Amino acid sequence: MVALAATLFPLAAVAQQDASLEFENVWVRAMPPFQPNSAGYLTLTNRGKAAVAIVGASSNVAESVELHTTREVDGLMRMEKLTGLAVAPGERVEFAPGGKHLMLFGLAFRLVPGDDVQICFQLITDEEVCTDAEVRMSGDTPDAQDHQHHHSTE
Ligand SMILES: [Cu+2]
Repeated sequence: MVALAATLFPLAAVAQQDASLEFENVWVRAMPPFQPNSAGYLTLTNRGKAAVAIVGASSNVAESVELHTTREVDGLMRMEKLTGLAVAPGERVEFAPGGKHLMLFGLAFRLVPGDDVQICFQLITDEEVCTDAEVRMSGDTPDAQDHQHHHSTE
């Protein structure tokens, strides 16, 4: 039965794996002119039955994208690069200002509110899953300046 299904639908298993990550509320921070970097946020949920291991990220508007987390060290909020992120079945991971986020380095152009950009995640299985992201103003999210400060010396 299983073998028959696999023969008839050889791509079904792959497609299912692709679909197992659900993205919500994906957005990238609008930046003033001449800012080289930005940050992205989203909520992702693993709807599949297997753990998903994210090993990298990319965007069509940035030279490179890193997964970061924010940790308090000696009373200061510091960003740390994550080399990967494992998401268990049913697990929901939030990327939000002040916590986990995507750092977009080397913006190709100025991000203006309302723009649509693309965020992709590379998985350990060599698959890539992409989602649209909306460019929004940061508003009540005060860590934008921290990002710029932190990365301006790199
Ligand atoms: Cu960061």
